[in-house]
Amino acid sequence: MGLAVAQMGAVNLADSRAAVVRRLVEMMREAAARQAEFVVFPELALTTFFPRYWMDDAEAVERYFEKSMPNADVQPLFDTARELGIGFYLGYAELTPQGRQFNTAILVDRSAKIIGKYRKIHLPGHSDHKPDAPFQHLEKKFFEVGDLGFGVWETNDVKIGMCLCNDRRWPETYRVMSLQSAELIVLGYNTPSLNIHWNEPAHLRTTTHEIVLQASAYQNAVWIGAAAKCGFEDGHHMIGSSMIVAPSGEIVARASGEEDEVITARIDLALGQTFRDHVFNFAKHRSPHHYKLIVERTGAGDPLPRPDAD
Ligand code: CDT
Repeated sequence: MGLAVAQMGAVNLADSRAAVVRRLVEMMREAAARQAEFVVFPELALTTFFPRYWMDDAEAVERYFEKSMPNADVQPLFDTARELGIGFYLGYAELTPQGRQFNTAILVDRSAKIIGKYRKIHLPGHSDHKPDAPFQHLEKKFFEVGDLGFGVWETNDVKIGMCLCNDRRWPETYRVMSLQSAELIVLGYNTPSLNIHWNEPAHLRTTTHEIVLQASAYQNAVWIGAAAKCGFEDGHHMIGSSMIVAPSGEIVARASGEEDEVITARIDLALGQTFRDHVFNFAKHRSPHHYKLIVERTGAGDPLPRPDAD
């Protein structure tokens, strides 16, 4: 399969949706010209990473949320996908008809039909105003925890799962999808270079990003395509390092800068099957009865009583 990851440089407050969609269309055309059949775009790809700004929900909804998908601004992306016969993943802020707010990603097939939806489950940050912080991370204010679980959809003979940004740091994310036979997991991210919660050395932001993608691809025998929105958005820097990772844990393509950039790879789905047949043959080697705490506990608690050994 030809896979493309379309990294985006900054989307500033002054940038219109139409201008952003023109950038996405241009990258989709480049991906198709490079024989990609599917392209991964970032989280909240249509706007700046607005959870960094304190505002009330009404203002956020008015400025940053999509009330329908596709809508007139985004329609050119769907039209181009249909014209080129290319599928895509796109992250955006979703306002439902009932007025609920989610950080959402959609899976669109080669005929430009939305076949899957994911609503972000691991929401980082806070919901209160932190006036002393250099910026906010208000995902817990602007979004509800996703209510759709981690799904896997088959399109063009490939089983694809979706998640968003902070989800990539949690092993449960991948396992739930690999247990549904996902072959490829796609995700978009906006990762600020500064962590407002603790004094994290800047280089760790990229190091931990690489670690989780490489380990998770290997442990779950999946390909991963991860697309950043990065660079300086109105002075706020976010990491790049968009990448495609193989089930071997190897990075096979990586963005080199912090601008709009398309990376591509021909991904061999049989490679994932090789790992699933041997070291990660789940049916043969897993012992779910020993993993019960994973679904019984949210936070860490006391050690369990130990069974007696013979
Ligand atoms: N967008 C997103 O989920 N970003 C987080 C930043 C966490 S720091 C509050 C991430 O995991 O990259």
